[in-house]
Amino acid sequence: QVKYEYLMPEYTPTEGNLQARKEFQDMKFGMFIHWGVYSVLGDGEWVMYQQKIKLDTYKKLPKFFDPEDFDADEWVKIAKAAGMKYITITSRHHDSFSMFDTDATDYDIIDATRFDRDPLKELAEACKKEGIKLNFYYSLLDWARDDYKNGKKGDEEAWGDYVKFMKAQLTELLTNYGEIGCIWFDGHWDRKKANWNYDELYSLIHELSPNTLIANNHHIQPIPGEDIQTFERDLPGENKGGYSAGVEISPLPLESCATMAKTWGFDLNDTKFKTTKQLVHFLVKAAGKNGNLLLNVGPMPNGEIQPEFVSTLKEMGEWATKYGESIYGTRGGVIKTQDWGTITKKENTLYVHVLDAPTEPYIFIPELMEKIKSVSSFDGATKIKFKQVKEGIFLYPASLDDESIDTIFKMEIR
Ligand code: FHN
Repeated sequence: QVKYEYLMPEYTPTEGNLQARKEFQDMKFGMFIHWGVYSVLGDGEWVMYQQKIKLDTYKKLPKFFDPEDFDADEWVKIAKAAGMKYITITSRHHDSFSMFDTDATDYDIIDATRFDRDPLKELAEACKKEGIKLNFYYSLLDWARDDYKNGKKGDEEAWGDYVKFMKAQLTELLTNYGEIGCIWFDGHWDRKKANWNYDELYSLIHELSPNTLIANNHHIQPIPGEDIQTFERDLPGENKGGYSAGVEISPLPLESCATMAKTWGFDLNDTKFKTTKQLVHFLVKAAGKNGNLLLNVGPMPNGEIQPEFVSTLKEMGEWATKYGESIYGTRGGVIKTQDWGTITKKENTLYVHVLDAPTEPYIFIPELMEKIKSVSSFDGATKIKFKQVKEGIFLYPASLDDESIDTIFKMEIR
C-alpha cells in the first residue's frame, strides 16, 4: 500500500469543519442515490463492465435517457419522510457520465441527452428548501476517458490531464450548487498502488469550501485530509461485506453504506428487498457503533424511486418519528454489539435497543460500569427492575416482545 502519510500535507481541520463533522454525526441517517444512464438498462450501475458493452455502444445510452417524471421535491419528500437528514447522489459514476451540467466534458446530461435539465441543481434547490444536506458522490475510476486509461498505464501527461479534469469538475460541484456537505470519492481500488494526487484534490476542496467534509470509500485506513471514514455494506469494523479487511475504526466520523436490495443502480431483477425490520436494525446497530447509515436507492430511468423502496422508507420513517430520540444526536461505542442488540447514548441517557429478544428472561449488559440511577420503558411510564454487578447490568423487563422491531429501554446515569 502507498504510504499516503508521507505524500499528504499535514491537515488541521478548521473550526467550521469540526462543527460540520459533529452535525454530520448527529444526522445519523442519509439517502444514497445511484442514478445514471445505466438505469435505462435496468441491470445495475456496473452493466457496462459486467455485460462487456463496448464504449461506443454504451455511449448511445444517453439518447434513451429522458427521465421526465424526475421530481426533486418528491425525492426530498421521500427522504425526509424516511427520517433521513442528508442525500448523497452520484454526480459521476465509473461509467464516466456526468449527471450535472459541466463544462469539462460533453459526456453529460445537458449535452448528451434530450432531458436538458440539471438534476443536481434541482435537487440542490429542493434540499435547501427542506433543510436537507446535499453531498456529491464522485468516481475516481473512469471507464471511458483516454487520459484515465493512459494515465493508468503510466503516461504521466495523460494522468495530469485526468487530475486537471477532476479538479475542474470538483470546482464546478463546489461552486454551482450552494453549500455541499461532503464529497464522497469512490473507485480508488482500481489503482491501489497509484498516487491519486489526493494532496491536490483534497486541498482544492478544503480551500474552496473548508466545511465540506471529504469521504473516500477506498477501503483502507483514512488518509490525511479526510473527514469521514466509510464502510461499504458493513458496520464499522466488522468486515462482513468483505471490503474492509484489516481496516480499523479511526477517530473520524463513521458512515456505513448499504443497499435496500442487492445492487446500487436500478436493477429490474433485483427483488430480494430487505425488510423494514432488517434496515431499522442496521440503522440502530450503526448508531450503536457510533456510525451513520447511508441507505441507497437506485431511481428508475423515468426518474422515480421504485414503489417497493418508497413503502419501506415510509415505514422506516414511521419508526423514526416514534423512536428518533434514541438515534439522532446520539453517540455509540458504549458497549460491543450484543446478540440482543446495542446501546446509544445522549447526555445522561443510555438507550438500550433490544433488537432480538434473548432466550433468558433478562438482558445482560456487559462492560457497563457507569452508575445507573433508573431504568424505564421508552415512554418512561414503566419502571424496569435492574441489578448492577461487577461484570455489568441485568435488566428484568416484565416481558419482551420479539415481534417488535426494537424494544427500547431508557437508562439514566448519574
Ligand atoms: O463500484 C462501486 C459501486 O458501484 C457503488 O458505487 C459502491 C457504493 O459504495 N462503491 C463501489 C464499490 O466499492
